[in-house]
Amino acid sequence: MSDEIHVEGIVLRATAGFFEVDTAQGLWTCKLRGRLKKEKQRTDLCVVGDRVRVERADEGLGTIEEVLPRRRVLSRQHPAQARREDVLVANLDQLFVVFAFGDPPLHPRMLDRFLVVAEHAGLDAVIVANKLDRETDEQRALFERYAKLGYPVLYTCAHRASDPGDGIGALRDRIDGHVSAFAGASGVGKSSLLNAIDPELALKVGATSDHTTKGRHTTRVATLHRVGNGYVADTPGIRELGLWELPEGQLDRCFVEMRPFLGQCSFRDCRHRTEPDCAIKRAVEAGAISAERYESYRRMLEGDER
Ligand SMILES: Nc1nc2c(ncn2[C@@H]2O[C@H](COP(=O)(O)OP(=O)(O)OP(=O)(O)O)[C@@H](O)[C@H]2O)c(=O)[nH]1
Ligand SMILES: [Mg+2]
Ligand SMILES: [Zn+2]
Repeated sequence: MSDEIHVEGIVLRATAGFFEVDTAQGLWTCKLRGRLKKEKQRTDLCVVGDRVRVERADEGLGTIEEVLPRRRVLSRQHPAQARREDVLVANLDQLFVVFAFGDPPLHPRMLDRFLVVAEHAGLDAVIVANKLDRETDEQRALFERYAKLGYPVLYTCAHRASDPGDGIGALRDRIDGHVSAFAGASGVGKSSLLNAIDPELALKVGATSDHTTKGRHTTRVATLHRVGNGYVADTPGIRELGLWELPEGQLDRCFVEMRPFLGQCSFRDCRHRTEPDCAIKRAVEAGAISAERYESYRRMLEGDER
Protein backbone atom coordinates (compact mmCIF):
# COMPACT_ATOMS: atom_id res chain seq x y z
CA MET A 1 0.00 0.00 0.00
CA SER A 2 1.21 3.50 -0.76
CA ASP A 3 1.31 5.96 2.09
CA GLU A 4 -0.87 8.44 0.20
CA ILE A 5 -4.32 6.96 -0.03
CA HIS A 6 -7.22 8.70 -1.72
CA VAL A 7 -10.72 7.46 -1.16
CA GLU A 8 -14.17 8.73 -2.01
CA GLY A 9 -16.82 8.97 0.61
CA ILE A 10 -19.99 10.68 1.71
CA VAL A 11 -20.24 13.21 4.55
CA LEU A 12 -22.48 11.91 7.30
CA ARG A 13 -22.01 14.69 9.81
CA ALA A 14 -20.39 18.09 10.01
CA THR A 15 -19.61 19.69 13.33
CA ALA A 16 -17.19 22.46 14.29
CA GLY A 17 -14.79 21.91 11.42
CA PHE A 18 -14.81 18.12 11.60
CA PHE A 19 -16.49 15.86 9.09
CA GLU A 20 -17.47 12.28 9.56
CA VAL A 21 -17.03 10.57 6.20
CA ASP A 22 -18.32 7.12 5.28
CA THR A 23 -15.75 5.52 2.97
CA ALA A 24 -15.21 2.06 1.56
CA GLN A 25 -12.58 1.72 4.29
CA GLY A 26 -14.92 2.63 7.10
CA LEU A 27 -15.77 5.83 8.95
CA TRP A 28 -13.13 8.53 8.87
CA THR A 29 -12.98 11.76 10.80
CA CYS A 30 -11.75 14.48 8.46
CA LYS A 31 -10.76 18.09 8.29
CA LEU A 32 -10.98 20.31 5.24
CA ARG A 33 -7.82 21.10 3.32
CA GLY A 34 -7.09 24.80 4.05
CA ARG A 35 -7.08 25.70 0.37
CA LEU A 36 -10.74 24.69 0.04
CA LYS A 37 -11.84 27.19 2.65
CA LYS A 38 -10.52 30.05 0.53
CA GLU A 39 -12.05 28.81 -2.71
CA LYS A 40 -15.62 28.67 -1.62
CA GLN A 41 -16.98 31.60 0.28
CA ARG A 42 -20.61 32.05 -0.73
CA THR A 43 -22.25 28.76 -0.11
CA ASP A 44 -21.51 26.22 2.55
CA LEU A 45 -18.14 24.59 2.02
CA CYS A 46 -18.95 21.05 2.75
CA VAL A 47 -22.25 19.76 4.00
CA VAL A 48 -23.94 16.55 4.95
CA GLY A 49 -24.48 14.48 1.81
CA ASP A 50 -21.50 15.84 -0.06
CA ARG A 51 -19.42 13.32 -1.95
CA VAL A 52 -15.80 14.02 -1.13
CA ARG A 53 -12.33 12.88 -2.03
CA VAL A 54 -10.31 12.18 1.06
CA GLU A 55 -6.64 11.66 1.68
CA ARG A 56 -5.85 9.39 4.57
CA ALA A 57 -3.72 10.98 7.27
CA ASP A 58 -3.74 8.37 9.98
CA GLU A 59 -5.84 5.47 11.19
CA GLY A 60 -9.44 6.65 10.82
CA LEU A 61 -8.34 10.20 10.11
CA GLY A 62 -8.22 12.10 6.84
CA THR A 63 -8.22 15.37 4.96
CA ILE A 64 -10.94 16.35 2.51
CA GLU A 65 -9.12 17.27 -0.69
CA GLU A 66 -12.09 17.91 -2.88
CA VAL A 67 -15.83 18.32 -2.60
CA LEU A 68 -17.32 16.74 -5.71
CA PRO A 69 -19.96 18.71 -7.63
CA ARG A 70 -23.39 18.61 -5.99
CA ARG A 71 -26.15 17.16 -8.08
CA ARG A 72 -28.73 19.07 -6.09
CA VAL A 73 -29.26 20.55 -2.68
CA LEU A 74 -31.94 21.00 -0.13
CA SER A 75 -31.54 24.49 1.27
CA ARG A 76 -33.29 27.05 3.36
CA GLN A 77 -32.95 30.75 3.76
CA HIS A 78 -30.01 31.61 5.97
CA PRO A 79 -31.43 32.56 9.40
CA ALA A 80 -29.44 35.81 9.62
CA GLN A 81 -28.66 36.92 6.04
CA ALA A 82 -31.57 37.63 3.75
CA ARG A 83 -30.02 36.65 0.42
CA ARG A 84 -27.92 33.78 1.63
CA GLU A 85 -28.59 30.15 1.06
CA ASP A 86 -28.10 27.72 3.89
CA VAL A 87 -27.48 24.32 2.36
CA LEU A 88 -28.86 21.59 4.59
CA VAL A 89 -28.23 18.40 2.65
CA ALA A 90 -26.52 17.75 -0.67
CA ASN A 91 -27.20 15.11 -3.33
CA LEU A 92 -30.62 14.04 -2.18
CA ASP A 93 -32.87 11.87 -4.33
CA GLN A 94 -35.91 11.70 -2.21
CA LEU A 95 -37.88 13.69 0.32
CA PHE A 96 -40.05 11.92 2.85
CA VAL A 97 -42.73 14.33 3.95
CA VAL A 98 -43.81 13.08 7.34
CA PHE A 99 -47.11 13.93 8.99
CA ALA A 100 -48.95 12.29 11.83
CA PHE A 101 -52.47 11.32 12.67
CA GLY A 102 -53.56 13.13 15.79
CA ASP A 103 -50.68 15.09 17.21
CA PRO A 104 -49.14 17.43 16.07
CA PRO A 105 -52.09 18.72 13.99
CA LEU A 106 -52.08 17.98 10.28
CA HIS A 107 -51.78 21.15 8.21
CA PRO A 108 -52.51 20.65 4.50
CA ARG A 109 -50.84 24.01 3.78
CA MET A 110 -47.62 22.74 5.27
CA LEU A 111 -47.91 19.47 3.39
CA ASP A 112 -48.34 21.43 0.16
CA ARG A 113 -45.31 23.56 0.97
CA PHE A 114 -43.13 20.50 1.42
CA LEU A 115 -44.40 19.02 -1.83
CA VAL A 116 -43.60 22.25 -3.64
CA VAL A 117 -40.11 22.20 -2.16
CA ALA A 118 -39.63 18.63 -3.40
CA GLU A 119 -40.98 19.40 -6.89
CA HIS A 120 -38.82 22.49 -7.19
CA ALA A 121 -35.69 20.71 -5.99
CA GLY A 122 -36.36 17.80 -8.36
CA LEU A 123 -36.77 15.32 -5.52
CA ASP A 124 -39.20 12.45 -5.50
CA ALA A 125 -41.66 13.10 -2.71
CA VAL A 126 -43.07 10.29 -0.58
CA ILE A 127 -45.73 11.15 1.96
CA VAL A 128 -45.53 9.30 5.25
CA ALA A 129 -48.66 9.22 7.40
CA ASN A 130 -47.34 8.14 10.78
CA LYS A 131 -49.11 7.31 14.07
CA LEU A 132 -51.50 5.00 12.29
CA ASP A 133 -52.68 3.86 15.73
CA ARG A 134 -54.45 7.24 15.97
CA GLU A 135 -56.01 7.13 12.55
CA THR A 136 -59.24 9.01 11.89
CA ASP A 137 -61.38 8.69 8.76
CA GLU A 138 -61.23 12.41 8.15
CA GLN A 139 -57.44 12.51 8.16
CA ARG A 140 -57.20 9.31 6.12
CA ALA A 141 -59.39 10.97 3.47
CA LEU A 142 -56.97 13.89 3.35
CA PHE A 143 -53.99 11.63 2.72
CA GLU A 144 -55.96 9.73 0.08
CA ARG A 145 -56.42 12.96 -1.84
CA TYR A 146 -52.65 13.16 -2.20
CA ALA A 147 -52.46 9.55 -3.28
CA LYS A 148 -54.91 10.46 -6.05
CA LEU A 149 -52.55 13.22 -7.19
CA GLY A 150 -49.98 10.48 -7.72
CA TYR A 151 -47.87 10.82 -4.59
CA PRO A 152 -46.94 7.59 -2.85
CA VAL A 153 -48.45 7.58 0.64
CA LEU A 154 -47.03 5.20 3.23
CA TYR A 155 -49.11 4.56 6.33
CA THR A 156 -46.83 3.79 9.24
CA CYS A 157 -46.83 3.19 12.93
CA ALA A 158 -43.46 3.58 14.62
CA HIS A 159 -44.95 2.30 17.88
CA ARG A 160 -46.27 -0.94 16.43
CA ALA A 161 -43.06 -1.73 14.58
CA SER A 162 -42.83 -5.40 13.59
CA ASP A 163 -46.61 -5.77 13.35
CA PRO A 164 -47.70 -6.64 9.85
CA GLY A 165 -49.27 -3.51 8.41
CA ASP A 166 -47.05 -1.13 10.34
CA GLY A 167 -45.63 0.13 7.05
CA ILE A 168 -42.06 0.04 8.34
CA GLY A 169 -40.95 -2.58 5.81
CA ALA A 170 -42.36 -0.50 2.94
CA LEU A 171 -40.53 2.53 4.26
CA ARG A 172 -37.28 0.58 4.46
CA ASP A 173 -37.72 -0.57 0.85
CA ARG A 174 -38.14 3.03 -0.27
CA ILE A 175 -34.97 4.05 1.57
CA ASP A 176 -32.72 1.37 0.07
CA GLY A 177 -30.42 2.67 -2.64
CA HIS A 178 -31.23 6.34 -2.10
CA VAL A 179 -30.12 9.42 -0.23
CA SER A 180 -33.26 10.69 1.41
CA ALA A 181 -34.30 13.40 3.80
CA PHE A 182 -37.13 13.48 6.25
CA ALA A 183 -39.09 16.68 6.49
CA GLY A 184 -41.90 17.32 8.87
CA ALA A 185 -42.90 19.20 11.99
CA SER A 186 -41.35 18.42 15.30
CA GLY A 187 -43.11 15.52 16.96
CA VAL A 188 -44.48 13.70 13.91
CA GLY A 189 -42.16 10.78 14.58
CA LYS A 190 -39.26 11.10 12.13
CA SER A 191 -36.67 9.83 14.60
CA SER A 192 -39.04 7.14 15.87
CA LEU A 193 -39.50 5.82 12.33
CA LEU A 194 -35.77 5.60 11.71
CA ASN A 195 -35.31 3.80 15.02
CA ALA A 196 -38.06 1.39 14.05
CA ILE A 197 -36.19 0.53 10.86
CA ASP A 198 -32.84 0.24 12.58
CA PRO A 199 -32.88 0.16 16.40
CA GLU A 200 -29.10 0.55 16.47
CA LEU A 201 -29.50 4.16 15.39
CA ALA A 202 -30.88 4.90 18.85
CA LEU A 203 -31.98 8.40 17.85
CA LYS A 204 -33.31 10.65 20.54
CA VAL A 205 -37.07 10.70 20.62
CA GLY A 206 -38.84 13.67 22.18
CA ALA A 207 -42.23 14.05 23.77
CA THR A 208 -44.64 16.29 21.91
CA SER A 209 -46.63 17.35 24.96
CA ASP A 210 -44.59 20.43 25.86
CA HIS A 211 -44.06 21.61 22.33
CA THR A 212 -45.31 25.04 21.38
CA THR A 213 -47.29 25.35 18.15
CA LYS A 214 -44.09 26.17 16.25
CA GLY A 215 -42.48 23.09 17.73
CA ARG A 216 -39.15 22.59 19.38
CA HIS A 217 -36.78 20.43 17.50
CA THR A 218 -35.23 17.53 19.33
CA THR A 219 -33.11 16.90 16.27
CA ARG A 220 -30.92 19.96 15.80
CA VAL A 221 -28.20 19.22 13.29
CA ALA A 222 -28.66 17.56 9.96
CA THR A 223 -27.08 14.14 10.12
CA LEU A 224 -26.96 11.45 7.51
CA HIS A 225 -27.62 7.98 8.83
CA ARG A 226 -26.79 4.74 7.13
CA VAL A 227 -30.14 3.02 7.11
CA GLY A 228 -30.29 -0.38 5.45
CA ASN A 229 -28.78 0.11 2.02
CA GLY A 230 -29.35 3.83 1.89
CA TYR A 231 -28.72 7.09 3.65
CA VAL A 232 -31.26 9.16 5.46
CA ALA A 233 -30.94 12.70 6.71
CA ASP A 234 -32.79 13.41 9.92
CA THR A 235 -33.31 17.13 9.45
CA PRO A 236 -35.28 19.51 11.63
CA GLY A 237 -38.73 20.39 10.30
CA ILE A 238 -38.33 23.69 8.58
CA ARG A 239 -41.08 25.98 7.46
CA GLU A 240 -39.16 28.11 5.03
CA LEU A 241 -37.43 25.13 3.43
CA GLY A 242 -36.12 26.09 0.00
CA LEU A 243 -38.97 28.33 -1.09
CA TRP A 244 -37.13 31.62 -0.93
CA GLU A 245 -35.39 31.01 -4.23
CA LEU A 246 -38.51 29.97 -6.09
CA PRO A 247 -39.46 32.52 -8.75
CA GLU A 248 -43.18 33.37 -8.84
CA GLY A 249 -43.58 32.06 -12.37
CA GLN A 250 -42.38 28.58 -11.43
CA LEU A 251 -44.77 27.92 -8.59
CA ASP A 252 -47.63 26.61 -10.71
CA ARG A 253 -45.45 23.82 -12.14
CA CYS A 254 -44.76 22.62 -8.60
CA PHE A 255 -48.43 21.70 -8.25
CA VAL A 256 -48.55 18.49 -10.26
CA GLU A 257 -52.25 18.71 -11.10
CA MET A 258 -51.81 22.18 -12.64
CA ARG A 259 -49.33 20.97 -15.23
CA PRO A 260 -51.83 19.74 -17.82
CA PHE A 261 -53.44 23.19 -17.90
CA LEU A 262 -50.33 25.32 -18.12
CA GLY A 263 -49.90 27.32 -21.28
CA GLN A 264 -53.65 27.50 -21.85
CA CYS A 265 -54.28 30.83 -20.12
CA SER A 266 -54.81 33.98 -22.19
CA PHE A 267 -51.83 35.69 -20.65
CA ARG A 268 -48.54 33.96 -21.12
CA ASP A 269 -47.31 35.14 -17.70
CA CYS A 270 -50.64 34.42 -16.01
CA ARG A 271 -50.26 33.87 -12.28
CA HIS A 272 -53.78 32.41 -12.07
CA ARG A 273 -55.00 35.01 -9.60
CA THR A 274 -57.34 37.63 -11.01
CA GLU A 275 -56.33 37.45 -14.66
CA PRO A 276 -59.20 36.94 -17.15
CA ASP A 277 -59.58 33.73 -19.13
CA CYS A 278 -57.39 31.64 -16.84
CA ALA A 279 -57.25 27.89 -17.50
CA ILE A 280 -56.22 27.10 -13.94
CA LYS A 281 -59.17 28.98 -12.42
CA ARG A 282 -61.48 27.27 -14.88
CA ALA A 283 -60.06 23.90 -13.77
CA VAL A 284 -60.67 24.83 -10.13
CA GLU A 285 -64.27 25.75 -10.92
CA ALA A 286 -64.72 22.49 -12.83
CA GLY A 287 -63.32 20.54 -9.89
CA ALA A 288 -60.28 19.23 -11.78
CA ILE A 289 -58.04 21.08 -9.31
CA SER A 290 -59.15 21.12 -5.70
CA ALA A 291 -60.05 24.45 -4.12
CA GLU A 292 -57.83 23.55 -1.17
CA ARG A 293 -54.74 23.04 -3.29
CA TYR A 294 -55.48 26.19 -5.26
CA GLU A 295 -55.72 28.08 -1.98
CA SER A 296 -52.27 26.76 -1.00
CA TYR A 297 -50.95 27.94 -4.35
CA ARG A 298 -52.44 31.39 -3.88
CA ARG A 299 -51.01 31.75 -0.39
CA MET A 300 -47.54 30.65 -1.44
CA LEU A 301 -47.69 33.09 -4.33
CA GLU A 302 -48.36 35.86 -1.86
CA GLY A 303 -45.53 34.69 0.35
CA ASP A 304 -47.91 33.82 3.16
CA GLU A 305 -45.97 31.60 5.53
CA ARG A 306 -49.06 29.84 6.81
N1 LIG B 1 -48.96 7.10 19.02
C1 LIG B 1 -47.83 7.16 18.34
N2 LIG B 1 -46.85 7.96 18.76
C2 LIG B 1 -45.70 8.00 18.06
C3 LIG B 1 -45.52 7.24 16.87
N3 LIG B 1 -44.29 7.52 16.38
C4 LIG B 1 -43.73 8.41 17.22
N4 LIG B 1 -44.56 8.71 18.24
C5 LIG B 1 -44.30 9.63 19.38
O1 LIG B 1 -44.25 10.96 18.91
C6 LIG B 1 -43.31 11.71 19.68
C7 LIG B 1 -42.33 12.42 18.77
O2 LIG B 1 -41.54 11.46 18.10
P1 LIG B 1 -40.09 11.83 17.48
O3 LIG B 1 -39.64 10.61 16.76
O4 LIG B 1 -39.21 12.41 18.50
O5 LIG B 1 -40.51 12.98 16.46
P2 LIG B 1 -39.57 13.81 15.46
O6 LIG B 1 -40.36 14.00 14.23
O7 LIG B 1 -38.25 13.15 15.32
O8 LIG B 1 -39.42 15.20 16.23
P3 LIG B 1 -38.23 16.25 16.15
O9 LIG B 1 -36.93 15.51 16.25
O10 LIG B 1 -38.49 17.15 17.32
O11 LIG B 1 -38.39 16.98 14.84
C8 LIG B 1 -42.68 10.72 20.65
O12 LIG B 1 -43.33 10.84 21.90
C9 LIG B 1 -42.93 9.39 20.01
O13 LIG B 1 -42.96 8.33 20.96
C10 LIG B 1 -46.59 6.38 16.44
O14 LIG B 1 -46.54 5.66 15.43
N5 LIG B 1 -47.71 6.38 17.22
MG1 LIG C 1 -36.27 13.77 15.70
ZN1 LIG D 1 -53.92 31.34 -15.43
